[in-house]
Amino acid sequence: MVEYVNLDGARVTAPLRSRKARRRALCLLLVVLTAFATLLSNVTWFYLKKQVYDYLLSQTPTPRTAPVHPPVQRENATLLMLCRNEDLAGVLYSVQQVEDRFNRNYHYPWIFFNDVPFHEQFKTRVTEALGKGADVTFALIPPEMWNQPDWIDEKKAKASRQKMVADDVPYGGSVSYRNMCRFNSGFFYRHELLQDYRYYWRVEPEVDYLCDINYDPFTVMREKNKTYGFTLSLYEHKSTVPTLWDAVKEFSKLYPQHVHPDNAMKFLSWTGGHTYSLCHFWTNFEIADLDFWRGEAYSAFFEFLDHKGGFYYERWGDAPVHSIGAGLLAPKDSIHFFYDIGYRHTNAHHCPSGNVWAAGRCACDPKTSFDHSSYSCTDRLLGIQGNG
Ligand SMILES: Nc1nc2c(ncn2[C@@H]2O[C@H](COP(=O)(O)OP(=O)(O)OP(=O)(O)O)[C@@H](O)[C@H]2O)c(=O)[nH]1
Ligand SMILES: *[C@@H]1O[C@H](CO)[C@@H](O)[C@H](O)[C@H]1NC(C)=O
Ligand SMILES: *[C@@H]1O[C@H](CO)[C@@H](O)[C@H](O)[C@H]1NC(C)=O
Ligand SMILES: [Mg+2]
Repeated sequence: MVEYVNLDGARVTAPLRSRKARRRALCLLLVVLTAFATLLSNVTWFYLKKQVYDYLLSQTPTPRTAPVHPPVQRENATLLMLCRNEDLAGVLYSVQQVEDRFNRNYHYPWIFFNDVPFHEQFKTRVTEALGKGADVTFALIPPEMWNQPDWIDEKKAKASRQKMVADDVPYGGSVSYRNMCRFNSGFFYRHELLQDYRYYWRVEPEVDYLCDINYDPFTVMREKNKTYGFTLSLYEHKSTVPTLWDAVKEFSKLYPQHVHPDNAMKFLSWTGGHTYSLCHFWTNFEIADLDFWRGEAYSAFFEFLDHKGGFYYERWGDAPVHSIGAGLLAPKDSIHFFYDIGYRHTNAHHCPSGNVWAAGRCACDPKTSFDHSSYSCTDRLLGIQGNG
């Protein structure tokens, strides 16, 4: 309590109002002090942070450039990926795997496809990840190669989508997934950017390349006259392709000249062609011959299937379509199992063992390789192939 002397010389205590005012002033001072302290600490912190960033920046090397190598004989081939802007993180993940495990020594070009334009940020990030000097193209798919065609009966297609949703079929309700499957089945190889190439390697976002690839798979394709290369094979969901095999049988009857006499029918059917085994190569990894897809036999095959409407009335995938196409229209020995390429997509991986595992510095367990699973079809193919 504060006392003071009044005009009469009497000692009086400060009136309540004045004490309140002092207290208020004190509070105000405190607030001002706190604000000042906060400001000071922020400024200091900002300054320190700037120092740290400046230091880190000064330590950061200039952006990575694609290393210059002694000229390797490159094949007539490209890497390609279909993806969406939203896939950026997964795209970078896969690109780095392919670059580190293989392409840093070969510098094959990359082509990215999208049904809508890629964002600037997407292009910048991917280009930076590849390094200066990389050959990269961002391509737009023309709408007529992507959209559901007008002659599809949308009422019928919609009813089928609703039924598939009710039946819990994966991607059963999605139109864009169907567009993607149809594009991958019959259009990508006709895109103008691929006309100049013979072979392609398909990559998807968020996959793993588990081993070093110390040779050029494209050279294997060319030298051994291979049509189609894969790493994983499995059984298709029957509910996505109920009438696909009927269409295939009809095609074979109408166009016997396109069916290869030495085909892999025994992989596709275990009933002498009567029913489909559901075996297919997983197309998210694919190294194949574009000229085969563009050839007379497969072109006729795709047109025939397309006009059945099964890409929309059912949910035919590009995997069974490619697999049946290659299995029926090409020689069985022109299908190549890339045993030494360790690869994972979602929850299945192919992992080589023994010397191949060691030579590839593989980051996977051969024991859990999908090849040993009862859901793998790979042994079925190897069982019918020669040693070529
Ligand atoms: N641009 C574009 N790309 C798509 C679209 N739908 C799928 N894709 C791409 O097509 C490829 C296959 O699509 P996914 O959704 O991975 O289909 P999936 O591999 O059958 O299924 P998951 O097991 O879920 O991976 C991927 O490279 C996708 O990025 C689309 O609508 N637009
Ligand atoms: C690459 O392959 C395509 C398709 O077969 C062909 O048209 C083109 O001439 C080839 N280019 C070279 C350089 O051989
Ligand atoms: C390569 O394979 C195709 C069929 O896939 C065949 O027509 C052609 O004769 C083969 N070429 C050689 C050189 O073996
Ligand atoms: Mg995928």
